[in-house]
Amino acid sequence: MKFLKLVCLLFIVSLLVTSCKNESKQEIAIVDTANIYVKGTMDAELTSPPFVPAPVGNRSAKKLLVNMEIIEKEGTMTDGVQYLYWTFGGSVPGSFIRTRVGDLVEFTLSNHPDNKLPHNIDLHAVTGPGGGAESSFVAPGHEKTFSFKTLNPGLYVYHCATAPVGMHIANGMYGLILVEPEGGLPPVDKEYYIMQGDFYTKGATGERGLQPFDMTKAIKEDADYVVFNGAVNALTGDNAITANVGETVRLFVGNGGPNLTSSFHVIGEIFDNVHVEGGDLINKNVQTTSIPAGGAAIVDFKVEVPGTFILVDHAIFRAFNKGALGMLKVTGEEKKSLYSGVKQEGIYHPEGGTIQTMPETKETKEKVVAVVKEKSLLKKLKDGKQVYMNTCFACHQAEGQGIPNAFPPLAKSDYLNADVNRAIGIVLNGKTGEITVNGKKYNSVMTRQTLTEEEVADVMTYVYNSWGNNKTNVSIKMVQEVKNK
Ligand code: HEC
Ligand SMILES: [Cu+2]
Repeated sequence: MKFLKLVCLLFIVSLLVTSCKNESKQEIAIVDTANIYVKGTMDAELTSPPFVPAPVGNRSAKKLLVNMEIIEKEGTMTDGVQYLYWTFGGSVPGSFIRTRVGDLVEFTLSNHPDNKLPHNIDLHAVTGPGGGAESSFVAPGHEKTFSFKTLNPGLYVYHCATAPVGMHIANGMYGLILVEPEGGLPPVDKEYYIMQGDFYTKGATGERGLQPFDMTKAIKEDADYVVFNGAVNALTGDNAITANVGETVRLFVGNGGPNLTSSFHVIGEIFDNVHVEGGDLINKNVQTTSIPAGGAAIVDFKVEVPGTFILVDHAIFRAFNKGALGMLKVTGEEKKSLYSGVKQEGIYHPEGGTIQTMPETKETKEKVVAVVKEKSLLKKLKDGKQVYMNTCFACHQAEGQGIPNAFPPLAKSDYLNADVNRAIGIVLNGKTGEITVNGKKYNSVMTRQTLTEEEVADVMTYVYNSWGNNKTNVSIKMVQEVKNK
């Protein structure tokens, strides 16, 4: 009887405990962000890309004053190509806005008197008609103020929503607003702001001069440029974002569109965490994250080894032919235990099914020389063309014309013709760092080409005897001399 009582008691206690637990769980789920108390006023810090304002940390919710100016201005899309951008705050993407959940944002949008058109702003972080568009429609030389409370934490796109909406977005009218959760996002070492956008010009990709917007191409979604931060090379060379080995890096990545979804990827990194679509859901260990037009993602990762990590839209022709390529430069100590670099290079005979290593002694190299006989110039040109079309063509193009701002020309290249040993060295070992070819600067990466000495001699002879170059006949011996240096 006593025992039964005890069991009964235990049962009741356990019921109480579980119901209590359920209650507190529910309480967390229904925190009413609409009722978060707003204490004091502050001016919002606004930054242009690739930088972001300081984290909110554990500050309380405030009345946050945001002043944004619309500026229509000419800028550079790529070398020699100008474009008339319409901007929020003077940059594409527009100024980054950083808030916390529960803030009361008082937003003033001013339209510079020199501008030609009315504009407005639709912030995806707003709960209200048009995301603010209806209340912010403003003519040149005027300003409008409206306010909204940030109810949902996340990373949100804002954009102009004035008709024709597509045209205003295509001209660069988009940016990001971050609403941090209570207490802020977990701290990291470096934070950057990146936004992809597609552009449509009357002229073809790379055609020089001031290029007007092309509505027909925009409707066909046939982009001439797909870029990060408003222009080709906005995030490469000296504009690259940086970090040190061992640091954690967070990227706030948005996609303004207007049309194309981004397959965002960092070559040589894996995202440790992705806030999928900019919301609360965290996915881990992600290679490529999909960012829809009008959407965003927060990604973070620790950089473990030094090097240049290439940011791309992995719809890869956009990266190498339309500009969707940026760089993260990581400096610090090599960590061979994590990444070795080339350890061994060998000759691979598929028919034999074994990998034989090439002994690195002068003697055997000379033996190889003796075996391979120099061919006639005609045969070299024929074989060299084959190598070129298989190996070099993708970057330097069929007529050696290259691709502006990405791949230097081999046709009439002063750089090529000035120094044959240097050119052989580039094909053997690859090349990075700034070079000037025919007066234009290039600062990119040519990977080392895995070609035999004979193939290098053939392709270099072909290149030197094509497209107005100086007709050097490159022998296998010349290639070996460069290799052995
Ligand atoms: C993946 C793209 C790519 C491939 C493939 C490639 N290159 Fe390059 N090449 C480049 C880049 C990028 C540069 C500029 C490197 C820099 O900025 O430092 C370059 C530079 C050069 C240069 C010196 C600059 C000039 O224009 O004279 C030569 C010569 C050259 N490449 C020849 C070749 C040959 C020959 C092949 C084929 C065997 C080849 N490349 C394959 C991308 C490539
Ligand atoms: Cu607009």
